[in-house]
Amino acid sequence: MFVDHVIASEPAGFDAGQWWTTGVKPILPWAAAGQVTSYGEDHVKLYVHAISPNARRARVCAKLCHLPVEEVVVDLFGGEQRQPEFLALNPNGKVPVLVDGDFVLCESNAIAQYFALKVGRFDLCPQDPRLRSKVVQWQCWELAHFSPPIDTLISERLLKPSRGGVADPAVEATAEKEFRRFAKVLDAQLTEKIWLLGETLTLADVAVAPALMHADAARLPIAEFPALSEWFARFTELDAWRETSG
Ligand SMILES: N[C@@H](CCC(=O)N[C@@H](CS)C(=O)NCC(=O)O)C(=O)O
Repeated sequence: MFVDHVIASEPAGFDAGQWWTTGVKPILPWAAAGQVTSYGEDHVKLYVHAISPNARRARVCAKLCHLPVEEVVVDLFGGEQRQPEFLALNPNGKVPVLVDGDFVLCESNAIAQYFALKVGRFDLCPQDPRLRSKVVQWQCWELAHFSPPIDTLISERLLKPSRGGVADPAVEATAEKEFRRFAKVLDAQLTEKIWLLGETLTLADVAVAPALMHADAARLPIAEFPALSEWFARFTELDAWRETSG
């Protein structure tokens, strides 16, 4: 158990009663998580790749939660994600994957939520039903609307050329149109807001911002959206973002 490796017990001001009234009990209070001194034998492993925006989402969240996660790099270009050992963890053959003891989890937004709940970061993952549902709304929005055109542009403009191919202008045009459609929605939501849901950084921001990780290289037209651009710049100033840049 992680908690075996914690020096301090509960952080000052930690309200144990809150866990039970809401039915959510953090396994490791987050203020104590930063004081974990060693991984222990059953430490959390996160299977990642440096260029993956989805892996970055999980990595950023681990940092925000001060969880000492061991990152295991999966050689996506060498096809390691299609090897039986990896498929046994995630039959989809994709990173990120989390392994915490006998608990295995894929899907970056689910992993981010697990980290936040594990350490009791209820600011990131609110307990209030309306706020929590808004977080989930943006997580779904990222998966359904925002990331697909971005992934297409990354594929056309970065991955294809890296393999000696050439981007298809028609595919690029369709993806850019779709990107602008949803970037407009995001921009409107962020007008006069610091974070997606207001004053507090939440998993809604953690869901959406990492999708823009390759904005410059993939020439995503984010400059056309001022509130979006400012918010993304703010997100990239977070220590958790900087510390996961490589
Ligand atoms: N919805 C998944 C997407 C995961 C995903 O697409 N991962 C990509 C890297 S960004 C991957 O592992 N691709 C390898 C492959 O498809 O072979 C998540 O959020 O975790």
